[in-house]
Amino acid sequence: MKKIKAIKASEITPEHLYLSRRKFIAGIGALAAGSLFLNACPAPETSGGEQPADTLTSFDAVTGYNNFYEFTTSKNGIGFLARDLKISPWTVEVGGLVNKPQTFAIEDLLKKFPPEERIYRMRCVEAWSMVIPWLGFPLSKLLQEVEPTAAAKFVRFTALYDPEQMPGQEDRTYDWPYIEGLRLDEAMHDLTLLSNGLYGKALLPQNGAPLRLVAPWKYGFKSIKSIVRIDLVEEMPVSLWMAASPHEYGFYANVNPGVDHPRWSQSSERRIGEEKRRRTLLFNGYAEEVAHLYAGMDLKKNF
Ligand SMILES: Nc1nc2c(c(=O)[nH]1)N[C@H]1C(S)=C(S)[C@@H](COP(=O)(O)O)O[C@H]1N2
Ligand SMILES: [Mo]
Repeated sequence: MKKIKAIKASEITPEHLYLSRRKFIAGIGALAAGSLFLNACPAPETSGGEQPADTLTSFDAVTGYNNFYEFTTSKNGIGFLARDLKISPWTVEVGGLVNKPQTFAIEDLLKKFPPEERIYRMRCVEAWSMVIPWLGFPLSKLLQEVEPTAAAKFVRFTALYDPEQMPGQEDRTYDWPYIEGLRLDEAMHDLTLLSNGLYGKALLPQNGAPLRLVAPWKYGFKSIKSIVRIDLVEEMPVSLWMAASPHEYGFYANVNPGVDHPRWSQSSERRIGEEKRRRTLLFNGYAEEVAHLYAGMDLKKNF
């Protein structure tokens, strides 16, 4: 895996220093190549009760408590199961309704679009959450490069299918490969990242190495790991989760405390590393940035 050049300092900073230097930032903004993005990650609203400030979730928790069903449905020990995932060479094919379809070697992609740091909240549909300092670049840059045609309305992402490396894919409960999708305007939004790292280091396999999506206002399952293909398409893609359980997992999957999962409430969440539950925020706290994308839409119907 290539070293990240844009943020050398954090690569050599031990975690405890990294944390003490940066922990105050999560609540007020994302850090991008040393400068604050004051609008990218607003402080949580406090109406109707106290909402403590966000702090970074520990590196150990971010890399030790995961969802990656290609390996196992368990959340622990994925790092061990995935330790030998072959992430080099790795290519990402970008095609479909574009003028310039291209296949990128991962190292060329990262040279072309140098990663920056963004601290985002991550809210799993299972009602646990983290705050993660990602490295990545806006997906919009890659999409502009391949030039979507006027017919392109959605983006479909495909993860690696390789049952020899991914034992969970022997489980036929799910229709592999893992597929996810975004509407084109969601995909072009500046918050939407293709991530290649976290905590200033290259992504570990359990977090979706070498390249995964991060769409922080949506439930975590939208943030597909270990991407091998990106297609611009006309029809709304059917994700693995929509196919598995359509009444529970919709296409939009926007974080919304007012729309419960059929089997549990979404009004609060367990922040990993904290004792008390937190209130869940509409669009995971990113309403100011993304609410306009859904103006006039019924968020209960389009869950
Ligand atoms: N390919 C793939 N991507 C995936 C998943 C998966 O099982 N396979 N799980 C999703 C879910 S449910 C969540 S909550 C996040 C978890 O990301 P993390 O383990 O890096 O925190 O990854 C998402 N991306
Ligand atoms: Mo999740």
